[in-house]
Amino acid sequence: MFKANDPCWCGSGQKYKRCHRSPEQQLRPGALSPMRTVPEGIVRPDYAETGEPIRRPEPRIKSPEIIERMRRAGFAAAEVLELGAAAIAPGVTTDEIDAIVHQAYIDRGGYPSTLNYRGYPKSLCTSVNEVICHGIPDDRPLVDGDIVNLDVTIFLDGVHGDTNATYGVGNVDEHSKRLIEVTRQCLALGIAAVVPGRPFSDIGRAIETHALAHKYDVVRAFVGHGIGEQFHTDLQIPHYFEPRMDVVMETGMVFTIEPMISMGTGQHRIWDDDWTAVTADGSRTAQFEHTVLVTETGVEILTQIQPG
Ligand code: EYL
Ligand code: CO
Ligand code: CO
Repeated sequence: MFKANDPCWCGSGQKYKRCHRSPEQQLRPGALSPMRTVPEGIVRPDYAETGEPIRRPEPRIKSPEIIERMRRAGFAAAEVLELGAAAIAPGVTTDEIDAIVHQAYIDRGGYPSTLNYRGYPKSLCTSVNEVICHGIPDDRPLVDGDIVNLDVTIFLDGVHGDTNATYGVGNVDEHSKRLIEVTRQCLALGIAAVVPGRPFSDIGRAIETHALAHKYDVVRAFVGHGIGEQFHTDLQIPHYFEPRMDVVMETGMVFTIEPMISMGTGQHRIWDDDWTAVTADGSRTAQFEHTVLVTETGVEILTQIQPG
């Protein structure tokens, strides 16, 4: 956390107490386009019609057959994220990026996992500036200097692949660039802590230590999760040190690591849309996410565009 007399992250030279930016600089909810449709031939997850996922027991240790399917879903998610990212530019609305990503899932034979998940209305999460996560694509054009996270999840061949990354829009200030790079490092350090036989708490400790060393705060309200035939299983992976997380990583487990790191406070508020999570003080956050598999020797990143 910043101390009261530290200079504000925004580069204004003012002291850091609370966000002093004017209301017109803060993000506000925009207008949503109608819900996008998915062709009949695409296999849907159980919640696609009702909005409510059915909790089913799912082995924490995946079979080789499921792992092979998760490699394909993970690769497809990585490709879709790359396509969405290529569309980021000043003047482009987050809804336009949603449309591109929506078509990219369908082109790969997949369903947009977030679409109607607990009633979520879009195929992508777009989280701009002080939005921590679950931002809903709308008619707001991206502005030069924004930072935006794209969170892509595809349901392909009966399994989900979940990945996200944060990008600068046009010319971004040095503070925001550093936040993005440190957050990318937090994910890399979290992934490096994935070792069979070690407790899950190692992951959060590695992430939190790095964030605090840079005077950033970890958002504690949202955690990584087990993933497979269900978007979210009961397995939770905090991005801070939680010594009670004594569950041990085992070869064949698949889960996400998705740290959200704040320049200011890690405390959050939820907008009246019941989805958009913003920092309590208006400070910017960044996030990166991969779906990973515990292997005999360490870790395999499933949501990566691998050579070959
Ligand atoms: C559902 C439940 C409050 C998650 C992701 C959990 C959200 C807010 C209660 C995407 C969409 C995680 O894992 C995710 N992104 O990487 N909804 C999600 N929820 C939820
Ligand atoms: Co995600
Ligand atoms: Co996730």
